[in-house]
Amino acid sequence: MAKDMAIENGLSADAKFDTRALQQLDSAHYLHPFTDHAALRARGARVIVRADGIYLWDSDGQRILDGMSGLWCVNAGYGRASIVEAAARQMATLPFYNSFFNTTNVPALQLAARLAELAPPGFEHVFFTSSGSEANDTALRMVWRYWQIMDQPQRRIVISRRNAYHGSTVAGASLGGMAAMHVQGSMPIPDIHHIEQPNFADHGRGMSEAQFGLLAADWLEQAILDLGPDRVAAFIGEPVQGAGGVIIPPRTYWPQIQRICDKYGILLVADEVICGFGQLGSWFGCEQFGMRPDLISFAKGVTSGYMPLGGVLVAGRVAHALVEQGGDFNHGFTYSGHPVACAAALENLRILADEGLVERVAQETGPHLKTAFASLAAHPLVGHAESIGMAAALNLVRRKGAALHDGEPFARALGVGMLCRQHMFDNGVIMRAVGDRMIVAPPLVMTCAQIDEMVERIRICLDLTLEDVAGRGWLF
Ligand code: PXG
Repeated sequence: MAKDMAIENGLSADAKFDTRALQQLDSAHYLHPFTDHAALRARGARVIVRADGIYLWDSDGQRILDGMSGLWCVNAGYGRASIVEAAARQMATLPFYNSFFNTTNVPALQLAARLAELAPPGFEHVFFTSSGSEANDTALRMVWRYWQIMDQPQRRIVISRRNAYHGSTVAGASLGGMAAMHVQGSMPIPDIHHIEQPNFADHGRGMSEAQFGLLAADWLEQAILDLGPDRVAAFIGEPVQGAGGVIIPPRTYWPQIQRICDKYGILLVADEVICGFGQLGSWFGCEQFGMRPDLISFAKGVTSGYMPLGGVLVAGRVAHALVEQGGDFNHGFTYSGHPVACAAALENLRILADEGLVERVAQETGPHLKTAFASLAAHPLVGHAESIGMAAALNLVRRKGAALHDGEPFARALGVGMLCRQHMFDNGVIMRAVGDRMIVAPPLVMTCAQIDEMVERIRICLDLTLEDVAGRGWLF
């Protein structure tokens, strides 16, 4: 980006912050998501003060390359003045009005129409929420309502996968397959059933990826038969599991899942909260995997994180039932179709389209990231590396193996992934650690030269992590 908006708007590049005071205030009052607050208090939170392009700056003036796009969302990159202007214009014109009681607003209806253009064929309708969790709550409500309208109210069971992430509301966390979330409440709620995830590295030893994809899909059929086909309402899945560790399923998996859903008349929900809006090199991830979902939940990249917004795209028979047959659908949020969030989304989608960012990921930067990550697989600490579009992962191993997906893992309790993440952060690059799997999902604006810069920093930090774990005697 040519100019740095934060600086232009009066934040001096060398503005001084009292980091210690900010940290103390933070730990005195601010409860963070998914955080051990006693541990955070001892360490002090890193205070992020501004951002531009693919970089963040903290309160000590350190520049950090953001390999995680905020949290899988700043697809168009930081510092987009036109999104800020679109939101400010809308705020000045109509900051809020609700969409209940026979009213609408211009950005919301325009965004609904634009999303219908961008979505796969058959998706003509969209319901807006403010987050991905609310989107999945909405999808669940729609699935249940659909089967009521179809006079099959006994179809209530939704099948999901272990290690899936579908959000942190009660329904989102229940649909998700994160055991650590379930144990902290009475979750999953009734009528949600989990099958194993299609993780070739964990479950596919001794077979080809293609064979494993079919096997993993057949776990769905087995579950349907065990639970009773007339009781199963839907299957939900992320085309590529994001928070679970960028788990890329074998190419045979989704077409087989689709066949099974069709065979039993079960709805398919694609959770595109991470995969949507270009991260995988297509507008929606399902397009690449032979999925024909009935519902698509989305959030994050729809606004590049500039405003909170999510929603559910609705196709075919579900749209027909909800729109033409069902009467009132008693569901909605104050902020459904929030005009400022929708205005920001419209401008963000214009940027992604006009700058050809999705195609660029497919044709140029995605393949470049793949090659660059493949080169990291030679590192002594790396078992294997894989990527799709602008999402990539590598796993840290104690001893390398000869074959792909081979290598001896570290004991989980050592927390080598977290150690590695800390070296990355301290050296100005953000990677996400999922156990000992290290992940990036960079902004789609990242250039090939910037990918090289990121991967070089990662390589240096892998060296530092290797020294660190060797020093602790964890290698052999
Ligand atoms: N579905 C998917 C696939 C997600 O990745 C949600 C739903 C929920 O969205 P909201 O907007 O309610 O957070 C998500 C969110 C991580 C991480 O550590 C990932 C998410 C959220 C927080 C942390 O990778 N994804």
